[in-house]
Amino acid sequence: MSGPTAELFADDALQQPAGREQIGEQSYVLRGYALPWIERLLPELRRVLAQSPFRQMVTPGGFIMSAALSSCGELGWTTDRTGYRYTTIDPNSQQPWPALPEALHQLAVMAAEEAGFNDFEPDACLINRYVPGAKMSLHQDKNERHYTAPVVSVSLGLPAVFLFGGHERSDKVQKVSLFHGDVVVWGGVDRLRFHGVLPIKEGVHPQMGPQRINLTFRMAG
Ligand code: MD3
Ligand code: FE
Repeated sequence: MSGPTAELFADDALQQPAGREQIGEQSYVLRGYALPWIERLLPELRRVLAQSPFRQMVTPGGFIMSAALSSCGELGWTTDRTGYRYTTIDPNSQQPWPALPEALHQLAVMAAEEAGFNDFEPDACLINRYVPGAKMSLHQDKNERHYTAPVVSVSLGLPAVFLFGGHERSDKVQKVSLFHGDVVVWGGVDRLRFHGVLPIKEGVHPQMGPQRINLTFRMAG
């Protein structure tokens, strides 16, 4: 190969498999990776949410989060005035969190492998629901016991602008648009980077309606 084409392929970023964008040293967006799974995933999600419905939580600082949350898997994430933590019991239902459905688990494990993380065994899946205007302020995820495992996220519904910062709150942030069916894997050196989501724009998604749902799979325990 010679000429402009050779120049084009000399760039490492262009040698990723189709649809895989590197956004950090050990972070990848897998564009549309969840699309073939949607038909299996949505009924599972509906069953989970019937058991543990979305609820708005209060942060230790006394603010009501604009995103509504639920969880499935052995551990679920909650916050109240006393702090952030993972629990085995849903504080609303007083029952264990719904089990992590099989297709969701399989999707997360396969996506992690796609990004080079081979022993991903998620025990927690947080489910965030954003209506237009809802956001998530810059934060770090530090409640998990081990930071060696990656986090896998699946975006559904309305698009979002994901903010990817550095290791200090004041570091410059990179903006990454995330669409229905996109999967992102964050791991290794990127695991403790600050991140957030800009307010969701008004809109109606043909399959999901006027909302964005984000699933994040973690090894929390
Ligand atoms: C990057 N959720 O639930 S995706 C969260 O879209 C959260 O709902 C956002 O931040 C959302 O905590 C962003 C997930 C995400 C999760 C953990 C990360 C991105 C991350 C840890 C390190 C770097
Ligand atoms: Fe987070």
